[in-house]
Amino acid sequence: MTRPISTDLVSEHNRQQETALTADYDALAAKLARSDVDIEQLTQAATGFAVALPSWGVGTGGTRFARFPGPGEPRTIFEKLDDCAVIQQLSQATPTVSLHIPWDRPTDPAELKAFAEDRGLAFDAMNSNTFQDQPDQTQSYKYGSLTHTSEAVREQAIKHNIEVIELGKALGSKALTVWVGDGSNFPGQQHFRNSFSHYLDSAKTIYNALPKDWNMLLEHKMFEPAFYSTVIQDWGSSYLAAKETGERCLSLVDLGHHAPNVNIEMIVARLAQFGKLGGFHFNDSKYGDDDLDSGSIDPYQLFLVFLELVDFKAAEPSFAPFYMLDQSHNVTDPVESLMYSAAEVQRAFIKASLVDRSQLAQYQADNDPLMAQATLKAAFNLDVEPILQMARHRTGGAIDPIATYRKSGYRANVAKQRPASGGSGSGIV
Ligand SMILES: [Mn+2]
Repeated sequence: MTRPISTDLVSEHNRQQETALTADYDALAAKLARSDVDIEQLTQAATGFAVALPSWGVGTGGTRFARFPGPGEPRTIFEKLDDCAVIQQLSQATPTVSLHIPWDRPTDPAELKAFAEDRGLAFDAMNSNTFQDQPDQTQSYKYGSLTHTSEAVREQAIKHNIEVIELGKALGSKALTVWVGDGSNFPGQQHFRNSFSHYLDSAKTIYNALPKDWNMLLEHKMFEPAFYSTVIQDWGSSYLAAKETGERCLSLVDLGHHAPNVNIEMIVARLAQFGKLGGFHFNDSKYGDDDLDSGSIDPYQLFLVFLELVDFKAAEPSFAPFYMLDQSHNVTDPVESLMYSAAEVQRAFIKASLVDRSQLAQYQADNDPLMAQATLKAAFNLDVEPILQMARHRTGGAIDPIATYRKSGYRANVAKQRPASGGSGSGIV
Protein backbone atom coordinates (compact mmCIF):
# COMPACT_ATOMS: atom_id res chain seq x y z
CA MET A 1 0.00 0.00 0.00
CA THR A 2 1.21 3.50 -0.82
CA ARG A 3 1.65 5.61 2.29
CA PRO A 4 1.99 9.32 1.48
CA ILE A 5 3.56 10.14 4.86
CA SER A 6 6.65 8.22 6.05
CA THR A 7 5.52 5.60 8.57
CA ASP A 8 8.82 6.12 10.40
CA LEU A 9 7.95 9.77 10.90
CA VAL A 10 4.49 8.88 12.23
CA SER A 11 5.98 6.27 14.60
CA GLU A 12 8.64 8.68 15.82
CA HIS A 13 6.07 11.41 16.47
CA ASN A 14 3.82 8.94 18.29
CA ARG A 15 6.71 7.66 20.40
CA GLN A 16 7.34 11.16 21.72
CA GLN A 17 3.76 11.40 22.95
CA GLU A 18 3.13 7.85 24.06
CA THR A 19 3.95 8.35 27.75
CA ALA A 20 1.65 11.36 28.07
CA LEU A 21 -1.12 9.59 26.19
CA THR A 22 -0.91 6.51 28.41
CA ALA A 23 -1.16 8.68 31.53
CA ASP A 24 -4.12 10.67 30.16
CA TYR A 25 -5.87 7.53 28.92
CA ASP A 26 -5.47 5.70 32.23
CA ALA A 27 -6.76 8.71 34.16
CA LEU A 28 -9.82 8.96 31.91
CA ALA A 29 -10.38 5.19 32.15
CA ALA A 30 -10.42 5.45 35.94
CA LYS A 31 -12.82 8.39 35.87
CA LEU A 32 -15.19 6.58 33.48
CA ALA A 33 -14.97 3.37 35.49
CA ARG A 34 -16.44 5.20 38.47
CA SER A 35 -19.61 5.59 36.35
CA ASP A 36 -19.41 1.97 35.16
CA VAL A 37 -18.30 3.02 31.69
CA ASP A 38 -15.66 0.85 29.99
CA ILE A 39 -13.24 3.11 28.11
CA GLU A 40 -12.26 0.25 25.80
CA GLN A 41 -15.79 0.09 24.38
CA LEU A 42 -15.61 3.80 23.56
CA THR A 43 -12.17 3.42 21.98
CA GLN A 44 -13.50 0.60 19.84
CA ALA A 45 -16.45 2.78 18.84
CA ALA A 46 -14.03 5.57 17.88
CA THR A 47 -11.95 3.12 15.86
CA GLY A 48 -15.02 1.97 13.93
CA PHE A 49 -16.23 5.48 13.22
CA ALA A 50 -15.87 6.82 9.68
CA VAL A 51 -16.85 9.97 7.84
CA ALA A 52 -16.34 10.39 4.08
CA LEU A 53 -14.13 13.10 2.61
CA PRO A 54 -15.51 15.39 -0.09
CA SER A 55 -13.22 15.28 -3.13
CA TRP A 56 -13.97 18.97 -3.64
CA GLY A 57 -12.86 19.76 -0.09
CA VAL A 58 -9.13 19.21 -0.64
CA GLY A 59 -8.94 22.22 -2.94
CA THR A 60 -9.26 25.74 -1.57
CA GLY A 61 -12.88 26.87 -1.71
CA GLY A 62 -14.03 30.39 -1.97
CA THR A 63 -16.82 32.82 -1.55
CA ARG A 64 -18.89 34.59 -4.18
CA PHE A 65 -16.28 37.32 -4.08
CA ALA A 66 -12.95 35.63 -4.41
CA ARG A 67 -10.87 32.53 -4.12
CA PHE A 68 -7.34 32.62 -2.75
CA PRO A 69 -5.68 29.35 -3.82
CA GLY A 70 -3.13 27.77 -1.51
CA PRO A 71 0.17 26.17 -2.55
CA GLY A 72 0.16 22.68 -4.03
CA GLU A 73 -3.54 22.50 -4.79
CA PRO A 74 -4.57 19.19 -6.37
CA ARG A 75 -5.15 19.55 -10.11
CA THR A 76 -6.62 16.13 -10.89
CA ILE A 77 -8.75 13.54 -9.17
CA PHE A 78 -5.59 11.49 -8.63
CA GLU A 79 -3.93 14.35 -6.76
CA LYS A 80 -7.13 14.86 -4.76
CA LEU A 81 -6.99 11.20 -3.75
CA ASP A 82 -3.33 11.62 -2.74
CA ASP A 83 -4.38 14.38 -0.33
CA CYS A 84 -7.30 12.28 0.93
CA ALA A 85 -4.84 9.43 1.58
CA VAL A 86 -2.80 11.74 3.84
CA ILE A 87 -5.94 12.62 5.81
CA GLN A 88 -6.89 8.96 6.18
CA GLN A 89 -3.38 7.81 7.08
CA LEU A 90 -3.05 10.31 9.92
CA SER A 91 -6.67 10.56 11.14
CA GLN A 92 -7.81 6.95 10.55
CA ALA A 93 -11.41 8.22 10.45
CA THR A 94 -11.88 8.94 6.74
CA PRO A 95 -11.53 5.72 4.69
CA THR A 96 -13.85 6.84 1.87
CA VAL A 97 -14.14 9.69 -0.62
CA SER A 98 -17.29 11.21 -2.05
CA LEU A 99 -16.83 12.13 -5.72
CA HIS A 100 -18.45 14.91 -7.66
CA ILE A 101 -19.24 14.46 -11.35
CA PRO A 102 -18.28 16.04 -13.73
CA TRP A 103 -15.48 17.61 -11.63
CA ASP A 104 -13.98 14.17 -10.93
CA ARG A 105 -15.06 12.22 -14.01
CA PRO A 106 -12.49 9.46 -14.56
CA THR A 107 -11.42 8.39 -18.03
CA ASP A 108 -10.92 4.87 -16.69
CA PRO A 109 -12.97 4.05 -13.54
CA ALA A 110 -11.06 0.76 -12.99
CA GLU A 111 -7.75 2.65 -12.94
CA LEU A 112 -9.14 5.18 -10.46
CA LYS A 113 -10.54 2.44 -8.23
CA ALA A 114 -7.19 0.64 -8.15
CA PHE A 115 -5.37 3.93 -7.45
CA ALA A 116 -7.69 4.58 -4.48
CA GLU A 117 -7.41 1.03 -3.13
CA ASP A 118 -3.63 1.27 -3.22
CA ARG A 119 -3.97 4.27 -0.87
CA GLY A 120 -6.41 2.58 1.48
CA LEU A 121 -9.41 4.47 0.12
CA ALA A 122 -12.84 3.48 -1.22
CA PHE A 123 -15.67 5.53 -2.69
CA ASP A 124 -18.67 6.81 -0.77
CA ALA A 125 -21.79 8.45 -2.22
CA MET A 126 -21.53 9.89 -5.74
CA ASN A 127 -22.67 13.47 -6.32
CA SER A 128 -24.28 14.67 -9.52
CA ASN A 129 -24.11 18.26 -10.70
CA THR A 130 -26.89 19.98 -12.59
CA PHE A 131 -26.33 23.39 -11.03
CA GLN A 132 -23.81 24.62 -13.59
CA ASP A 133 -23.43 24.28 -17.35
CA GLN A 134 -20.66 22.17 -18.85
CA PRO A 135 -18.98 23.17 -22.14
CA ASP A 136 -20.32 20.16 -24.04
CA GLN A 137 -23.96 20.20 -23.00
CA THR A 138 -26.78 21.22 -25.31
CA GLN A 139 -29.32 22.51 -22.77
CA SER A 140 -28.68 25.18 -20.11
CA TYR A 141 -29.50 24.84 -16.41
CA LYS A 142 -29.87 28.60 -16.01
CA TYR A 143 -33.58 28.19 -15.20
CA GLY A 144 -33.39 24.81 -13.53
CA SER A 145 -32.57 21.18 -14.22
CA LEU A 146 -34.69 18.30 -12.87
CA THR A 147 -37.61 20.74 -12.41
CA HIS A 148 -37.15 22.84 -15.56
CA THR A 149 -40.23 23.82 -17.57
CA SER A 150 -38.61 22.26 -20.65
CA GLU A 151 -38.73 18.49 -20.99
CA ALA A 152 -35.45 18.48 -22.96
CA VAL A 153 -33.59 20.09 -20.04
CA ARG A 154 -35.14 17.69 -17.55
CA GLU A 155 -34.14 14.74 -19.73
CA GLN A 156 -30.56 15.96 -19.97
CA ALA A 157 -30.39 16.33 -16.17
CA ILE A 158 -31.88 12.85 -15.63
CA LYS A 159 -29.41 11.36 -18.11
CA HIS A 160 -26.53 12.96 -16.24
CA ASN A 161 -27.67 11.47 -12.93
CA ILE A 162 -27.92 8.02 -14.52
CA GLU A 163 -24.41 8.41 -15.92
CA VAL A 164 -23.20 9.22 -12.39
CA ILE A 165 -24.85 6.02 -11.11
CA GLU A 166 -23.08 4.00 -13.82
CA LEU A 167 -19.72 5.53 -12.88
CA GLY A 168 -20.42 4.86 -9.21
CA LYS A 169 -21.18 1.22 -9.94
CA ALA A 170 -17.77 0.84 -11.56
CA LEU A 171 -16.12 2.51 -8.55
CA GLY A 172 -17.90 0.49 -5.87
CA SER A 173 -20.09 3.31 -4.56
CA LYS A 174 -23.48 2.54 -3.00
CA ALA A 175 -25.33 5.83 -3.16
CA LEU A 176 -26.21 8.81 -5.32
CA THR A 177 -26.63 12.21 -3.67
CA VAL A 178 -28.83 14.63 -5.60
CA TRP A 179 -28.86 18.33 -4.92
CA VAL A 180 -30.43 20.80 -7.31
CA GLY A 181 -30.22 24.56 -7.09
CA ASP A 182 -33.54 24.82 -8.95
CA GLY A 183 -35.83 27.55 -7.73
CA SER A 184 -36.80 31.15 -8.40
CA ASN A 185 -35.67 34.66 -7.61
CA PHE A 186 -39.01 36.41 -8.03
CA PRO A 187 -42.52 35.75 -6.77
CA GLY A 188 -44.54 34.45 -9.70
CA GLN A 189 -41.45 33.26 -11.60
CA GLN A 190 -42.15 29.60 -10.95
CA HIS A 191 -45.30 27.54 -10.45
CA PHE A 192 -44.67 25.86 -7.09
CA ARG A 193 -46.74 22.72 -7.62
CA ASN A 194 -45.68 22.16 -11.22
CA SER A 195 -41.97 22.46 -10.45
CA PHE A 196 -42.29 20.03 -7.55
CA SER A 197 -44.23 17.60 -9.78
CA HIS A 198 -41.44 17.79 -12.34
CA TYR A 199 -38.94 17.05 -9.58
CA LEU A 200 -40.89 13.99 -8.46
CA ASP A 201 -41.14 12.65 -12.01
CA SER A 202 -37.42 13.21 -12.63
CA ALA A 203 -36.44 11.67 -9.28
CA LYS A 204 -38.54 8.56 -9.99
CA THR A 205 -36.87 8.07 -13.37
CA ILE A 206 -33.42 8.31 -11.77
CA TYR A 207 -34.51 6.01 -8.96
CA ASN A 208 -35.54 3.36 -11.49
CA ALA A 209 -31.92 3.25 -12.71
CA LEU A 210 -30.62 2.69 -9.16
CA PRO A 211 -29.07 -0.71 -8.36
CA LYS A 212 -30.98 -2.68 -5.74
CA ASP A 213 -28.29 -2.24 -3.07
CA TRP A 214 -28.00 1.52 -3.57
CA ASN A 215 -29.60 4.48 -1.84
CA MET A 216 -30.63 7.74 -3.43
CA LEU A 217 -30.05 10.67 -1.08
CA LEU A 218 -31.96 13.92 -1.53
CA GLU A 219 -30.19 17.00 -0.22
CA HIS A 220 -32.30 20.03 0.56
CA LYS A 221 -31.17 23.62 0.87
CA MET A 222 -33.16 26.66 1.85
CA PHE A 223 -31.70 29.24 -0.52
CA GLU A 224 -28.86 30.01 -2.95
CA PRO A 225 -28.53 30.20 -5.90
CA ALA A 226 -32.29 30.83 -5.93
CA PHE A 227 -33.10 33.55 -3.41
CA TYR A 228 -36.90 33.60 -3.39
CA SER A 229 -37.87 29.93 -3.51
CA THR A 230 -36.03 26.65 -3.87
CA VAL A 231 -37.83 23.50 -5.03
CA ILE A 232 -36.28 21.19 -2.41
CA GLN A 233 -35.85 23.87 0.21
CA ASP A 234 -36.54 22.15 3.51
CA TRP A 235 -36.77 18.78 5.23
CA GLY A 236 -40.52 18.67 4.59
CA SER A 237 -40.07 18.89 0.83
CA SER A 238 -37.18 16.44 1.06
CA TYR A 239 -39.25 13.97 3.07
CA LEU A 240 -42.20 14.22 0.68
CA ALA A 241 -39.95 13.70 -2.34
CA ALA A 242 -38.13 10.76 -0.74
CA LYS A 243 -41.41 9.15 0.29
CA GLU A 244 -42.93 9.57 -3.17
CA THR A 245 -39.82 8.38 -4.99
CA GLY A 246 -39.25 5.01 -3.35
CA GLU A 247 -38.19 2.97 -0.35
CA ARG A 248 -34.44 3.40 -0.88
CA CYS A 249 -34.77 7.12 -1.53
CA LEU A 250 -33.86 8.97 1.67
CA SER A 251 -33.28 12.50 2.93
CA LEU A 252 -29.79 13.90 3.45
CA VAL A 253 -29.24 16.63 6.03
CA ASP A 254 -26.56 19.23 5.34
CA LEU A 255 -26.06 21.09 8.61
CA GLY A 256 -25.67 24.43 6.83
CA HIS A 257 -28.83 24.26 4.74
CA HIS A 258 -31.37 25.46 7.28
CA ALA A 259 -32.80 28.75 8.41
CA PRO A 260 -30.87 30.30 11.34
CA ASN A 261 -31.71 28.80 14.75
CA VAL A 262 -33.64 25.85 13.31
CA ASN A 263 -33.62 22.84 15.65
CA ILE A 264 -31.68 20.52 13.34
CA GLU A 265 -31.42 17.70 15.89
CA MET A 266 -35.20 17.49 15.99
CA ILE A 267 -35.33 17.26 12.19
CA VAL A 268 -32.85 14.40 12.50
CA ALA A 269 -35.13 12.67 15.00
CA ARG A 270 -38.21 13.14 12.81
CA LEU A 271 -36.60 11.79 9.65
CA ALA A 272 -35.07 8.85 11.54
CA GLN A 273 -38.37 7.95 13.22
CA PHE A 274 -40.07 7.63 9.83
CA GLY A 275 -37.25 5.70 8.17
CA LYS A 276 -36.15 8.49 5.86
CA LEU A 277 -32.83 9.65 7.29
CA GLY A 278 -30.17 8.64 4.80
CA GLY A 279 -27.13 10.80 5.31
CA PHE A 280 -25.30 13.91 6.44
CA HIS A 281 -23.11 16.63 5.14
CA PHE A 282 -21.21 17.91 8.16
CA ASN A 283 -20.05 21.51 8.37
CA ASP A 284 -20.79 24.50 10.56
CA SER A 285 -22.18 27.96 10.08
CA LYS A 286 -22.74 31.26 11.85
CA TYR A 287 -25.01 33.17 9.48
CA GLY A 288 -26.18 30.98 6.60
CA ASP A 289 -24.69 28.25 4.46
CA ASP A 290 -21.20 29.28 5.51
CA ASP A 291 -19.61 25.84 5.03
CA LEU A 292 -17.25 26.41 7.94
CA ASP A 293 -15.31 23.56 9.56
CA SER A 294 -17.43 21.04 11.48
CA GLY A 295 -17.80 21.93 15.13
CA SER A 296 -15.96 25.25 14.75
CA ILE A 297 -18.94 27.44 15.68
CA ASP A 298 -21.39 25.26 17.60
CA PRO A 299 -19.92 21.95 18.76
CA TYR A 300 -22.87 21.52 21.13
CA GLN A 301 -25.26 21.34 18.18
CA LEU A 302 -23.08 18.68 16.57
CA PHE A 303 -23.21 16.75 19.86
CA LEU A 304 -27.01 17.07 20.02
CA VAL A 305 -27.31 15.77 16.45
CA PHE A 306 -25.22 12.73 17.41
CA LEU A 307 -27.29 12.27 20.53
CA GLU A 308 -30.25 11.53 18.23
CA LEU A 309 -28.17 9.35 15.91
CA VAL A 310 -26.77 7.23 18.76
CA ASP A 311 -30.19 6.96 20.37
CA PHE A 312 -31.81 5.82 17.11
CA LYS A 313 -28.99 3.38 16.33
CA ALA A 314 -29.58 1.73 19.73
CA ALA A 315 -33.25 1.27 18.80
CA GLU A 316 -32.60 0.27 15.17
CA PRO A 317 -29.22 -1.51 14.86
CA SER A 318 -29.49 -1.66 11.05
CA PHE A 319 -29.53 2.16 10.87
CA ALA A 320 -26.44 3.15 8.85
CA PRO A 321 -26.61 6.66 7.39
CA PHE A 322 -23.94 8.01 5.05
CA TYR A 323 -21.67 10.47 6.85
CA MET A 324 -19.78 13.01 4.76
CA LEU A 325 -17.88 16.21 5.45
CA ASP A 326 -18.96 19.06 3.19
CA GLN A 327 -16.95 22.19 3.92
CA SER A 328 -15.31 25.02 2.06
CA HIS A 329 -11.79 25.87 3.19
CA ASN A 330 -10.98 29.45 2.35
CA VAL A 331 -8.19 30.38 4.75
CA THR A 332 -6.74 27.06 5.99
CA ASP A 333 -4.78 24.20 4.50
CA PRO A 334 -7.67 21.92 3.42
CA VAL A 335 -5.82 18.78 4.56
CA GLU A 336 -5.49 20.21 8.08
CA SER A 337 -9.11 21.38 8.18
CA LEU A 338 -10.41 17.99 7.07
CA MET A 339 -8.29 16.08 9.61
CA TYR A 340 -9.40 18.41 12.39
CA SER A 341 -13.05 18.26 11.31
CA ALA A 342 -13.11 14.48 11.04
CA ALA A 343 -11.93 14.35 14.66
CA GLU A 344 -14.56 16.88 15.71
CA VAL A 345 -17.34 14.73 14.22
CA GLN A 346 -15.81 11.63 15.81
CA ARG A 347 -15.61 13.50 19.14
CA ALA A 348 -19.30 14.44 19.00
CA PHE A 349 -20.15 10.79 18.32
CA ILE A 350 -18.08 9.56 21.30
CA LYS A 351 -19.50 12.17 23.67
CA ALA A 352 -23.04 11.29 22.56
CA SER A 353 -22.21 7.62 23.17
CA LEU A 354 -21.20 8.55 26.73
CA VAL A 355 -24.58 9.92 27.76
CA ASP A 356 -26.16 7.90 30.55
CA ARG A 357 -29.34 6.88 28.73
CA SER A 358 -31.15 5.22 31.59
CA GLN A 359 -30.49 8.18 33.87
CA LEU A 360 -31.70 10.54 31.15
CA ALA A 361 -34.87 8.48 30.64
CA GLN A 362 -35.54 8.64 34.37
CA TYR A 363 -35.12 12.42 34.49
CA GLN A 364 -37.42 12.74 31.46
CA ALA A 365 -40.04 10.52 33.14
CA ASP A 366 -39.74 12.56 36.34
CA ASN A 367 -40.02 15.86 34.46
CA ASP A 368 -36.71 17.05 35.83
CA PRO A 369 -35.43 19.38 33.10
CA LEU A 370 -32.43 20.63 35.02
CA MET A 371 -30.99 17.19 35.67
CA ALA A 372 -31.95 15.99 32.17
CA GLN A 373 -29.85 18.73 30.57
CA ALA A 374 -27.13 18.23 33.18
CA THR A 375 -26.92 14.59 32.09
CA LEU A 376 -26.18 15.76 28.54
CA LYS A 377 -23.69 18.37 29.74
CA ALA A 378 -21.85 15.81 31.87
CA ALA A 379 -21.01 13.92 28.68
CA PHE A 380 -20.42 17.01 26.56
CA ASN A 381 -18.06 18.62 29.07
CA LEU A 382 -15.86 15.56 29.38
CA ASP A 383 -12.55 15.74 27.50
CA VAL A 384 -12.48 12.58 25.38
CA GLU A 385 -9.34 13.51 23.45
CA PRO A 386 -7.33 10.58 24.92
CA ILE A 387 -9.90 8.17 23.43
CA LEU A 388 -9.52 9.69 19.96
CA GLN A 389 -5.74 9.74 20.29
CA MET A 390 -5.61 6.11 21.40
CA ALA A 391 -7.93 5.04 18.55
CA ARG A 392 -5.60 6.70 16.04
CA HIS A 393 -2.46 5.35 17.69
CA ARG A 394 -3.67 1.76 17.70
CA THR A 395 -4.68 1.82 14.03
CA GLY A 396 -1.46 3.32 12.69
CA GLY A 397 -2.59 6.93 12.61
CA ALA A 398 -1.04 9.91 14.34
CA ILE A 399 -1.66 10.78 17.99
CA ASP A 400 -1.45 14.41 16.85
CA PRO A 401 -2.37 14.47 13.13
CA ILE A 402 -1.83 18.20 12.54
CA ALA A 403 1.62 18.33 14.16
CA THR A 404 2.72 15.17 12.33
CA TYR A 405 1.43 16.53 9.02
CA ARG A 406 3.29 19.81 9.50
CA LYS A 407 6.45 17.97 10.39
CA SER A 408 6.19 15.83 7.25
CA GLY A 409 6.55 18.79 4.90
CA TYR A 410 3.86 17.28 2.64
CA ARG A 411 2.41 20.64 1.60
CA ALA A 412 5.78 22.09 0.62
CA ASN A 413 6.59 18.95 -1.37
CA VAL A 414 3.37 18.92 -3.37
CA ALA A 415 3.69 22.66 -3.94
CA LYS A 416 6.86 21.88 -5.92
CA GLN A 417 5.20 19.08 -7.87
CA ARG A 418 1.94 20.91 -8.53
CA PRO A 419 2.50 24.35 -9.98
CA ALA A 420 -0.41 26.73 -9.52
CA SER A 421 -3.13 26.26 -12.09
CA GLY A 422 -6.54 27.77 -12.59
CA GLY A 423 -7.73 25.47 -9.87
CA SER A 424 -9.71 22.27 -10.07
CA GLY A 425 -13.39 21.77 -9.42
CA SER A 426 -13.79 22.76 -5.83
CA GLY A 427 -16.16 24.91 -3.96
CA ILE A 428 -19.39 24.82 -2.12
CA VAL A 429 -22.07 22.19 -2.59
MN1 LIG B 1 -23.92 19.58 1.04
